[in-house]
Amino acid sequence: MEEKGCTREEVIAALAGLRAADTPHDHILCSMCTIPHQITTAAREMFAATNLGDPGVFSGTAKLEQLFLESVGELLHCKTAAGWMTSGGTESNLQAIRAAKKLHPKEKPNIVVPASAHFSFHKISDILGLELRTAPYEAGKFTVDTEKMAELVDKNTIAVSAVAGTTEYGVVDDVSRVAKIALENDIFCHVDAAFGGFVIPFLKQPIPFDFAIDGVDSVSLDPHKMGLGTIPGGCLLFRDAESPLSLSVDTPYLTSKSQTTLTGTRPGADVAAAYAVLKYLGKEGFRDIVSGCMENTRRLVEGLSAYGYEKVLDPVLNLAVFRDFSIPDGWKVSHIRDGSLRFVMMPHVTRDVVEKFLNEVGEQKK
Ligand code: 0PR
Repeated sequence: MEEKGCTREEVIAALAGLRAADTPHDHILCSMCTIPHQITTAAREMFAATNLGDPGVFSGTAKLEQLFLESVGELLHCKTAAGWMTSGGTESNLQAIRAAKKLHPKEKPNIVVPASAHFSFHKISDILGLELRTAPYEAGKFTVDTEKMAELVDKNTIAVSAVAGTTEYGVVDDVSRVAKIALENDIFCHVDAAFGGFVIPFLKQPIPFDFAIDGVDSVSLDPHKMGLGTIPGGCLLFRDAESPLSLSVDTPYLTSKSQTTLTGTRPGADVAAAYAVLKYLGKEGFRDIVSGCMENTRRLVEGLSAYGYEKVLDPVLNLAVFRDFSIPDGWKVSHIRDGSLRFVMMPHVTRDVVEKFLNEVGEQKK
């Protein structure tokens, strides 16, 4: 830090120089985050100084969070669901499993997750001191083999988890069957819909994944992914409004007397942004966005297949996977664990971007 400050122009120039070193969004094909909806700019600015960690002081912001959670609860078929905005999928998964551990105390607790589970579960098992058991994929598919999952459950299992929109293949586990395992064993069932949560409800034919399924105890979904909100923005909801209370700690000197969230100070700005997007777009607006992403996914698959490249699966959501090939310079595409190329077709990957990418791939082949 310098002794003397500098002018606004100098500060902005310093920031702009660094920002220019980032990959522009029209070349990012590997991200589950996207450019926030334009309505978020005003929303964030209005709530920039608010702290949800002190709801007695910021009661309007606290009410805003409740309105957001009610909207999401309704979307997930449980208006009375309770939870919080979080910093993202990792914190949501952690809080869900932390609650499961409190609600189903076992001597040597373990959790059973699909092979597709996000790497956050490794952090979670470490933090919470849990054994992490991984159920393999169903033969020839990328969804969890629920029979093998059931075999991994024993008297020390506290929770099973399903993924609705897997990070690597964008597929949706058979949540009904995973939830049934939970019901049969009287354990917790968490659905990680960090990616799929703001996609699946808006598909032409939605796939069951949420509280409409008996036995689903919690669902995580990220505004900062397909919710078009700002980073950081996650959301965790529990079917039973009492469940979060298992995480309650006393907060003696605050205006509220207890807290169930992981973080203390929490941004109101990102909640305002997430809520503003829901209000502004409505279900209709989200359907249009998801339909555009699905159409662009279809076009990418069609274009790459026409060049002779091999898709690994038929996309279920807006995510395509191809056997590895050489990517033209400047584009960011990620390699998943099996070495394939993953394309996440977020809203910033517009039709123009897809055509530009396909053209460059074609040029490279010549
Ligand atoms: N659950 C699922 C199914 C996820 O895909 C992710 C992240 C998480 C949980 C964890 O979410 P947070 O990162 O919000 O804690 N999936 C992306 C991934 O790991 C995150 C990401 C986003 C990575 C944008 C890179 C990027 O540019 O690929």
